[in-house]
Amino acid sequence: MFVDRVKIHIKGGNGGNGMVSFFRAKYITHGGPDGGDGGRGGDVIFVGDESMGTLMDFRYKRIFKAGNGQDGGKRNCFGKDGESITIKVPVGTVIREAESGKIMADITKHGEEKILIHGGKGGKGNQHFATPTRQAPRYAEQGRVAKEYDVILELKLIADVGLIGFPNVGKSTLLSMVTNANPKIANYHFTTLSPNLGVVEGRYGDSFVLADIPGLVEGASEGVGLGHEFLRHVERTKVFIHVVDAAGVEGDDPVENVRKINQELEAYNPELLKRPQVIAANKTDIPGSEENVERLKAAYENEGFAVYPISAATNTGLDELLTKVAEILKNYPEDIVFEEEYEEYDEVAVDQEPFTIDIEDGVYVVKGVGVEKMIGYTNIDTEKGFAFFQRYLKEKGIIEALEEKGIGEGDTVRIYDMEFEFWK
Ligand SMILES: Nc1nc2c(ncn2[C@@H]2O[C@H](COP(=O)(O)OP(=O)(O)OP(=O)(O)O)[C@@H](O)[C@H]2O)c(=O)[nH]1
Ligand SMILES: [Mg+2]
Repeated sequence: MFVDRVKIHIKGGNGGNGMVSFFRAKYITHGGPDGGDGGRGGDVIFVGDESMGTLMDFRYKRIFKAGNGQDGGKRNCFGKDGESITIKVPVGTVIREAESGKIMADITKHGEEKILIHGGKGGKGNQHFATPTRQAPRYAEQGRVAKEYDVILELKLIADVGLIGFPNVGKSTLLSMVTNANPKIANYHFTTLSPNLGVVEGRYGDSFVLADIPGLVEGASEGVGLGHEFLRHVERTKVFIHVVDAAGVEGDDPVENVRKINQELEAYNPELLKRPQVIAANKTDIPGSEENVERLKAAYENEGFAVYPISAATNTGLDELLTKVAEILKNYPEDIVFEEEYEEYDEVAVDQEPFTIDIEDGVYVVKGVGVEKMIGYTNIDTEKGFAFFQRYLKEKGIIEALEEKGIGEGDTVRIYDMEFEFWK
């Protein structure tokens, strides 16, 4: 089965901690600080791979962690950097942060790489903290904790041509006749539940990729009949072959049916109706369809949709239809790509997200991504750790902000699950 949406967990590698150590050798009792730096954590990288057609691989492996940096060692030994991991995804994969739904990346080309999480920086060893007045620093920096996210991978097909239309009109039959794809074909609705792709070899011009998209129904744009899932795929095809049952086998009116599908396209995304579309009036081997073909022409040709009578089952009229489609593709503006519009995801900006200070029952409550993380990787129970944390609060302007809010000596500050009294 075709999997086109999965949730996975990714985590960058943490930086290794800096080391506290002092040079020791015979006859030297008070050697200088020689604690090495921690290694950098590994990155989490996504790369487009055209040999992958689905997100199937992610059904079994859902957690991806880059390697942590090693802690620094004695005698200036640097910790080794953690290993980065590269996650291969099919071309056309959109990566969203699960919680906010924000798009973090859109992989549209083979070989395109995107670093989603940078590994945490390694902490500096104590040798960096020596000053003329403090020659034996007992402090080393902790490694930075890397980010982790639940992300949703969503595959949006990128095909040149998409077959759209109501269920059971013969889309899969058409695909099977003009490509080497072998989709399931049957006389009932929703035979196709996930897109099938085939390549139309260069008989009509350049080869192109044809996608058989599951049947749409009225209300698809509001999500009826998995409408959203299916319309997502429609969005990324350049040209539509709109297949309609010209014989009206199910007793409905083909002219109306074309209108209904186009209304769904428009309601989902008005851009879709601006894309080139040709109407394939199918099942013309069934007597009585000629009249409907003429009605379709009368209704749509002056709207710019060419109508081609075909019979997918008996391979009639397909050459003319595909020649036309190949010609449209040939003249297609090159610079049109169907990428998601999204703001570049900026890890650094998120890192510097501002903090908030609220006063609740006389307690000064500080919140913010940065401080929360800082608490996560500082051991505030030790005096050194606490001093380090205080320095952080000062550097980030949090102390100043607290004072602006009117904090006095001895007032209580709460930062997540930590509380302390404020003393200058
Ligand atoms: N007589 C006739 N029957 C056709 C023709 N094309 C398809 N059919 C039949 O119509 C039925 C539906 O065909 P499919 O190709 O599965 O239709 P579909 O549009 O892919 O349907 P969904 O996957 O459910 O959306 C099958 O029984 C086909 O044999 C045609 O040109 N003439
Ligand atoms: Mg089908």
